[in-house]
Amino acid sequence: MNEVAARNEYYERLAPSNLAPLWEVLSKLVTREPVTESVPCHWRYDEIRPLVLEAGGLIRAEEAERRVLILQNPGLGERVGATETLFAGLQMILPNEVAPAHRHTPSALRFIVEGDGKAFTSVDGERAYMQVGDLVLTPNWAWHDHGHEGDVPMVWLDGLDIPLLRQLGPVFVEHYPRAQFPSNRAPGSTTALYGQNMRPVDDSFEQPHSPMFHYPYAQARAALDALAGSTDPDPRRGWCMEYIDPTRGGPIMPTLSAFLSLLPAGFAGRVRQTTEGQVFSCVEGTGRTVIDPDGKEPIVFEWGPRDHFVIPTWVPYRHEIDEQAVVFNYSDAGVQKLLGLYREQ
Ligand code: 1HN
Repeated sequence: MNEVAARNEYYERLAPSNLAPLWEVLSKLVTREPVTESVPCHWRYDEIRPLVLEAGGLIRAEEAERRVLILQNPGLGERVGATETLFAGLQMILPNEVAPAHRHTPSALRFIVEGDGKAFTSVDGERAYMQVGDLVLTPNWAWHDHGHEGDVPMVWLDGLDIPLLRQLGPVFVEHYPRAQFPSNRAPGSTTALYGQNMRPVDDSFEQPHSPMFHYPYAQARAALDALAGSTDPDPRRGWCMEYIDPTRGGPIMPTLSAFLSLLPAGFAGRVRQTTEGQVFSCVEGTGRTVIDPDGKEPIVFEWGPRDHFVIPTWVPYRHEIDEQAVVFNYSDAGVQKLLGLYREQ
């Protein structure tokens, strides 16, 4: 028997004992640089909006529990996700609907894409009425439901850490016995306590996420203008600010980091390559994101307001801006930094 045949015969006898030879897979398992199955991906809002709205005629929010179209990365096959660690979806809620109260271990953020400010998310009994561009958090194990008191559909981007949690294991959900969690505080109560650069001296809040759960667009947008008035833009990210947990100064939640960037007209960004996987949601302006794979045709995403796109781990990309743009994005940068894994070049 030659060497190859002898090895294969040996491998066949290993398999029934649930054994396998590492040396046959080692170079695929530990690579010189990150390798991902998820691929860069772009969803144009004008193409998918009719499909998002159509769901409203096919299933009610109550029946769906959450009427969400998954932004599914085609590279991940049957695994639900926008990247290896991040879920992305577009949720739609119609006037007078309720998306019933539940809580789960996956952490979630919502970034409002379309609507009139009369729909709300209730987080542990406090409502956040949502305007376009607002960021709303529902951290690990917080009760949350959505309601709508206005007269036009509301659509938002849901970002969750579900793929990461499924790998780690601890995925749990609990349904509240009634559709809505009882209101127990006026809207704005949490911001009044934690959003003023102060906190109560005897504060007992010790969760590993931000106590704040509503980050209005008007404030974030004003902060970007102030930054633009005082510094030059970063050559890769433009004027970029991170939404923070005011009690720690770090990411809003351990597994999800969120950012808002202002990119000036004519900006020709340098190439950025980072280990974080990223989901982008465009708010204002137009531009393109160019991915130049080694020796292959460049991939170009021409985007405008309400478009979404994904840049997986270690994919080099750059932004070119036509009209001044504001772009939101979320990523797994925070959890990578906690683990000492984050790199960027
Ligand atoms: C969820 O609970 C929400 O609460 C949205 O709005 C999207 C995707 C997967 C699992 C749970 C929500 C979700 C989700």
